[in-house]
Amino acid sequence: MTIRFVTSNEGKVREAREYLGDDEVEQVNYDYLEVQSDDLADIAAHGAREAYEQLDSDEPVLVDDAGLFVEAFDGFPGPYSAYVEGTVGVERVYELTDLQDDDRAYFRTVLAYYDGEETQTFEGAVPGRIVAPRGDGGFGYDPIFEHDGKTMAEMTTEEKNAISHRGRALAKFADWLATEPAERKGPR
Ligand code: ITT
Repeated sequence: MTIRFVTSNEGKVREAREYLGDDEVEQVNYDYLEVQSDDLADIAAHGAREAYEQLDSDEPVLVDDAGLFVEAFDGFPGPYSAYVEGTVGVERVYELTDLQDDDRAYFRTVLAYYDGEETQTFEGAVPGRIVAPRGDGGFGYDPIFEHDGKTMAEMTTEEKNAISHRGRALAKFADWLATEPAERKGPR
């Protein structure tokens, strides 16, 4: 079964393909409306349903809504991470965090899967520290997000998936997909 991954972000697609297999993931560029919410699960679930309704086919869709939560800023930019990356930029997020006493942060993502009947969400999070940019890999905030001594931009896609928010969410999603449809109930 091919999953339509609704995203404009090539980095997310690379990580999903590395986890689920190249042939399993088809990238679909559809710009769903991001509802205003401080809950990533809400944003992802609405996006998945809207994309499914608008795309003219009954293949299931997957949406990924992610954010960087900086402890010193009570979780900001969180759901506004894409806007902040596009305006002030990731280097400035580092500079602002560097002025604080606390450099702790976490990344969180929620995958929402919708097949026309039920919405399922899978979340993953990873703790880290905000550091001066290092590394050429990854995308987005990866150069300033350090976990276990390495920034996510210093990791291969496989290494990043092994520890990352998205890797954790993809693992839950893959486990769920592998179960029989009748057994796919219950909390995750
Ligand atoms: P789509 O909505 O089209 O999927 P996007 O990049 O706008 O793409 P998000 O709103 O989920 O997706 O992304 C929030 C921000 O966090 C955005 O600036 C991303 O570049 C960044 N981001 C998401 N996942 C990341 C990761 O694994 N590592 C570093 N930055 C990430």
